[in-house]
Amino acid sequence: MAAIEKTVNQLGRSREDWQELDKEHHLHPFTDHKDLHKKRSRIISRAAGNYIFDADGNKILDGMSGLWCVNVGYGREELVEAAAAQMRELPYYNNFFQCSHPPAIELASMLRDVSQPQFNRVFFAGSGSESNDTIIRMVHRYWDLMDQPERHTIISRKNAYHGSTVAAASLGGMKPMHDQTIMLPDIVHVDQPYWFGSDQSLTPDEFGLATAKQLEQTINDIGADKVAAFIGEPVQGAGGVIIPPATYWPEVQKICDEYGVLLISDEVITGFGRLGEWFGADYFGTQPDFMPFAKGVTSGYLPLGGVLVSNQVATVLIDKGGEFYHGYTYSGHPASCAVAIANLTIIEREGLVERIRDDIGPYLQQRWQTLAEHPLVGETRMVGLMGALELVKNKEPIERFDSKQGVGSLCRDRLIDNGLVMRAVGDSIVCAPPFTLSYSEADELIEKSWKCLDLTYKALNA
Ligand code: PXG
Repeated sequence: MAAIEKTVNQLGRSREDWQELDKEHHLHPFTDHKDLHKKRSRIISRAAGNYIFDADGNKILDGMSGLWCVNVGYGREELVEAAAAQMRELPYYNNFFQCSHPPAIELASMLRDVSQPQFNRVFFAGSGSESNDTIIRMVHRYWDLMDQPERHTIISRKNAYHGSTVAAASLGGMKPMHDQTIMLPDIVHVDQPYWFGSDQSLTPDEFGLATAKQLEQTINDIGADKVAAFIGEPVQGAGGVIIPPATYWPEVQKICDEYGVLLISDEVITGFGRLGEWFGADYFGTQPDFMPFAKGVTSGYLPLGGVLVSNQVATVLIDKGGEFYHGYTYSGHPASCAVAIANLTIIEREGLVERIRDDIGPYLQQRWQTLAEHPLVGETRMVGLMGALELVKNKEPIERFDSKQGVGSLCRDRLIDNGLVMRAVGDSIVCAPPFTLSYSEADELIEKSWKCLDLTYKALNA
């Protein structure tokens, strides 16, 4: 019994014990284990506010909100209480077989309140990947019910990330993932709106338009009567915080409208305020038919995903569809839903979306821009609280490093050793701090970034 009252931290193991057990028994996500076992894993044992602490007691500013999810910061008693209270009352029940429960119902109606008017209904899942699997099922079902069963092709983008199940990995545009799985048929990938990664012969606006036009070309190549949907992250996250030029999304929306192609805005990272609007679709002015979400809906305190489904689609599924043979044991898990309700309540009460739009967002963006003066930085970009630095060998003309040098990882390792965690995506460094980041923490983030850019620069020129 004693052990049950303690957290695992209090079981008396040393950091080395954890590392050894981890090495022997734990297979990690997206990890080269041979490489990891040479170094051992960093054990993160607790967190508070906007900081995480490792097992040696090092305090590290969390510039990634965990994995793009701990948006309201750590140590929120309200979220802990919401989960505990719900677990005491009803720890689990399903939403199958004509049952429902208050947390799922309340959350569904709250999501309706914060999303665009075409959304009235939500289907719950356990993660972002599951949410995207659900969308593929719904898209196919919708077009079948519309008597257009030929419309099964979904257009996505290269370097997109939509999750890691077979379906979600196929939907995403990550070549190394494709090479390790079987691919779902009828998914086509077009270019991403990555201006910095282009030859830069067009202005960003021209480039945004040209990239969007590729969607139209692809629809015409496949035949519009075969194209079911287009999916995109408003800002690509895992792909390296690719912020599209302002011309891109309006053109995509126009094309989808013109060809009757459903629009899926993957809001797993951008949902619930990250860009200073409730959803990325609001920021870019699109009106999607589906919005998958996860991560920030609970600030990562418990797993939860879901799909907001437009009236146009939901009406067909409901009126014509009969039973839809799809669902998960944890669709609308009561404790996760209770945490989501408490989390959205915090976001609203503390005005965190507006804070990103009007206050800490503009402040961090302006400070982030100053990093462009560093000799290693070829571009800085940030929208809301989601940004990237492009590390380059030469600034004018732009010359990239050989990817084998692993410059992004070199910099990332220095950052974490100096008390700041950000993510390396190739040679870019990306950040997505909690919405509660203070001004002094923003300053700390910039100062540590500058220092570690210097350390990386010195290491490369040693
Ligand atoms: N869509 C988007 C846009 C995502 O960013 C998923 C779907 C899948 O969600 P789940 O809950 O199934 O993981 C994601 C997840 C990274 C990283 O390294 C990013 C994600 C997941 C893991 C790692 O940046 N995003």
